[in-house]
This record gives sequence, C-alpha cells and structure tokens, in this order.
Amino acid sequence: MAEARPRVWVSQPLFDDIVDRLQQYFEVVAATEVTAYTPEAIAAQLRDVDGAVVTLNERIGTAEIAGAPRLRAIANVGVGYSNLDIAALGDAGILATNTPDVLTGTTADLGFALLMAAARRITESERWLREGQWGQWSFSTMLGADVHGSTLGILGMGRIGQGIARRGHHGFGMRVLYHNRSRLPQPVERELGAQWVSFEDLLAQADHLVTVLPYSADTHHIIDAAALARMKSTATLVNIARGGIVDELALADALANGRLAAAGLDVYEGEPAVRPELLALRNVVLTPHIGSASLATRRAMVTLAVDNLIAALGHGPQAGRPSSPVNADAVAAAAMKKTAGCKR
Ligand code: 8YV
Repeated sequence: MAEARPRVWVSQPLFDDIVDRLQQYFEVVAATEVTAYTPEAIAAQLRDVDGAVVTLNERIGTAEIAGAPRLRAIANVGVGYSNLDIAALGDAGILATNTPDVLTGTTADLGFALLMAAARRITESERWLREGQWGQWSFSTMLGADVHGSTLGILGMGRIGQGIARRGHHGFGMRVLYHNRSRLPQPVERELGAQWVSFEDLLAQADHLVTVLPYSADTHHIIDAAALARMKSTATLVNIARGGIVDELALADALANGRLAAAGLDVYEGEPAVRPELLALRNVVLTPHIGSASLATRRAMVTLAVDNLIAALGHGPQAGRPSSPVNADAVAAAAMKKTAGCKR
C-alpha cells in the first residue's frame, strides 16, 4: 500500500498560487477565509499534521502542540516570532522558521513613513481638513518638527534598524544614534553614519526614536514611563516592532500631557484591539500592523515560508536545510537527548 502523504496546515488564506506548491509534496489543509482561532482550535488543526504555515495571529506553545505527535515543522510568515514558544517547540523537536530579509526594505519604509507622518502631523492635518476646520490659511497651522538634519535614534539595530538608519543618514542628512546589545562592525557604522550610544543617551538625544527590537521578556515595556520621561518633550516615538515593547498607557499619558510631541504606532499590545486612550489622541498616527504590507513583499514572505516548510519536512532542492530556521540548535539537542534515552 502506498505510504500516506504528509499533511500540512495553512492557517490563513495567503496567495493560492504560492501555497499550491505545497501540494507537490503534501496533503494540504488550507484556511479559505481569515480566521480567528481559539487555542483549542489551533490544537485541533495541529493534531494530525506534520507541518504548518502560520501567521502572527496563531499563538503556538505547549498546550497547542501537546496532542500533535506528528508535528515536525512550523513555518512562520513573518520575521518576528513572538507568537511561537520557541523553547517548547525546540523541546518537542519541532523546527520553527521565519521570513527575514525579504521584508527589510518594506518595513523600514513604513517606519520612516510613520516617523514623517507623526513629526509633520500628516494624518492629523488631513483629518482636520476633512472635518471642514480649515477656515483660513494661517502661519501657525499644524507646526511640526523637522525630520531632515535632526537626530534619529534607533533602538535595536538589526536588518530593519539598519534600513531605517540608511534612509535617515543618506536621504535626510540625519545624525544617527543607535542602541543595541551588540555594536555593528565599524565599516557598517560608517556606511550608516551611525554611532552606538547608551540606552539613556539614546532616549535623551533623539529627536525621533524608532523601536525595532525583537519582543521578549527582557524587552517588555522597555519604553515605559521612566524611559519616556528621559525623552525630549519635542520628540517623536515610532514603534514598528511589537506592541509589548511600549507601555501604551504611559505613552498615551505622555502624549496627552505634552511630555512627548507625537508618536506613530503600527503594533499594539492587544492587537487588533487598540486602547481607547490612544484612539482619543490627535498626536498619534495609528496603522493596523502593515509594516510588511506591500504586495511584492507579502508574496516574497509566503514564498520563503512555503520553501522553508518544504525543506524542513525533507523535500525540494533544500531538503533538510530550510534557509531561515530559528531553533535548529534546540531541535538538535532534543534529538540527541532522545537518542541517548533510547540507548540506555
Ligand atoms: C508580518 C511582522 O506581517 O514580520 C513580522 O514580524 O510583524 C509582519 O511583517 C506578520 O508577522 C505576519 O504574520
């Protein structure tokens, strides 16, 4: 009897022509409409599959994989993977992959767009105009802050942070300061015109601060009331990383009370819910997590996720070598432990 083909689950409608490539190797169960899953529904979908393609909507940890003995690989569509409990997946021998690089430029573009929109009060002005409030042109209408020639602060200097630095330095003649656990090599710093500073100095000196660091227990609310208090009252804060990086209530308070000029947010702690305290403010630009949302980039992300899953499950030209694994060491350690256990 022919061996049953491996099964994979695709959690959301992505691009059919790309997802269809999975059918060459697997039996595919793919969502046909955008779906909000309960943890139980995710567990049920994972129960009988060997692999899955998921998005940031699907939180997967110990409970979701407990009843999924066949599961070997999860391909996340996104560079950030705070939706996945990487330690739990590693222990269970499940390889997780992400989609770096292909979204760097698009996400850096959005970070810059939010910075400019917040600093120059673009969405606020437009709303005001549409509301019919533009009675007469006046000299002092919607005065904002300059972007060119100002000091750009970047918290987290990975690929996207470097993309923002490049835009600021080469395009807008900005002085670029950054803070990151590790310093960039000097030639890269030179190319980006970027200087490493302490977290405290970054907060104090930035005219515009962009947060682009991965979310973890260590970075939870790294921008809290104390951090905001160190910033210039004329400064702009942009968050394109994950909502939990910023204490949103402290931010709303600072924006409402003139302790910070403006903010641009693409990500939220409770997304898709956005705090009423933020919605009520004029001086914050709010976008619905669209950092990587250009058609070309979203297609490239799905292509990479699909290729990763095919490779992780041992098929295709890169069989066994997906190009962007995030927990390969943990999976190898779990396999060693299992082998050692068998020998005993
Ligand atoms: C994605 C993102 O759209 O890559 C990331 O980390 O936040 C976004 O680019 C999202 O992850 C889709 O799952």
